[in-house]
Amino acid sequence: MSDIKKIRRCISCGEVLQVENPQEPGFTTTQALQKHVIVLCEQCFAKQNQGHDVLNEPIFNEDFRVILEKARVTKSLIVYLVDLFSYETSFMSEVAEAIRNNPLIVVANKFDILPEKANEEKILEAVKRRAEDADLHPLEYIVASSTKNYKTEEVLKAITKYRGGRNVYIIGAVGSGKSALVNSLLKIYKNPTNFYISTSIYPNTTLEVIEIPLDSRTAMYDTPGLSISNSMIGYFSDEKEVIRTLVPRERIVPRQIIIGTKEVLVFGGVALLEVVNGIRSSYYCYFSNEVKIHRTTSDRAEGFMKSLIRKQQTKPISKKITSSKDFDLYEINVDYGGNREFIDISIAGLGWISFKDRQQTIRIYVPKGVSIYHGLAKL
Ligand SMILES: Nc1nc2c(ncn2[C@@H]2O[C@H](COP(=O)(O)OP(=O)(O)OP(=O)(O)O)[C@@H](O)[C@H]2O)c(=O)[nH]1
Ligand SMILES: [Mg+2]
Repeated sequence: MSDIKKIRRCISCGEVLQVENPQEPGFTTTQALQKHVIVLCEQCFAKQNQGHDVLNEPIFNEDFRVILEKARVTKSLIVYLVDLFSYETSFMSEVAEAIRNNPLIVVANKFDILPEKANEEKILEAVKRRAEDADLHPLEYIVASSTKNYKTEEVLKAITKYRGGRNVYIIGAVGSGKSALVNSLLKIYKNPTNFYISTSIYPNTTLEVIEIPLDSRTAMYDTPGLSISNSMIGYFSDEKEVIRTLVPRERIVPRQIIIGTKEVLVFGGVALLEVVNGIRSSYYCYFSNEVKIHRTTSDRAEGFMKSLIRKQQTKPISKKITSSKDFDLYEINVDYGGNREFIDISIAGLGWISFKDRQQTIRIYVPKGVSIYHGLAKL
């Protein structure tokens, strides 16, 4: 009689899982093997769960260091643009370090895509908390919308107030709306040249520094975006259809789904949220309205997602994701005091999921290298 046994591997590094020797690759505990269908070896688990919340900081481009060095020696004003859709995961410690001595304004852009109920004060508080975490200390924060010209006059006023006759550098992640902001400012200036800068939903639109003279001596500089290699937008940058689905172009309508222990939310073919343990409660998803959301159970999740992809029954679908082997896996033990505060789990480039803290254990599956972040709810 022959006997067929399934060999289990670490979901991240692919090593065969073993419980005998902690010094050897693939080590895990018997308990983890019994409790979970999908398991990370102890080494990968430690790597993915160590340190701060923002994992996989994006790569800091050396050319950008040269731009920031110019801004530093000329004591220029920095306008740091953050995309309200993904600001938590778009800060870089090297940038904070490089602009430490420059006057700084933080503009939280794309306010128009947040749901109706979004409270500007509360958003401002959340952005402040995150910026301070990243060691940024701006003179002013402004919540704005470049394409709707919301508060762009205030941005211009703040620039005039703080630049002190010096240059201005507009910096921020790829796609945060830097060029759109500059165009909006040009309109207020009654720009006589009719020159506007190209903008687009696809990453890396501006590839060189663009100089816009402010007077005979000084200029405003629109810069290429900071890397978003840790975001889905970076990960799927060569798949236009995926980007078109992920980037919200209209106001987000939150979607509420109730799930409990051993249930899974499937987000298109690009991410999963699994409640490993937790009483049934509402999960509110803030994604582009085009992203499809499905519900299934833990034991069926893998087959269910594969079938959605094979039958093209979901959106977005990427050529790069065919099974859970293409994901990084994170486990979050939610415990913000258990007093049922709303908390957010953000997935860079996809959006965020908001729910009440009921001391759940949650697993998030995202394309390899994509950052997640969790903290108190921003809305
Ligand atoms: N809804 C909304 N979309 C915006 C806003 N600002 C910019 N966008 C859109 O976001 C996309 C990116 O804008 P860009 O101005 O090209 O962004 P960028 O920061 O210059 O991008 P790179 O040059 O690639 O670094 C475009 O499709 C813009 O129309 C905004 O306030 N609201
Ligand atoms: Mg640009």
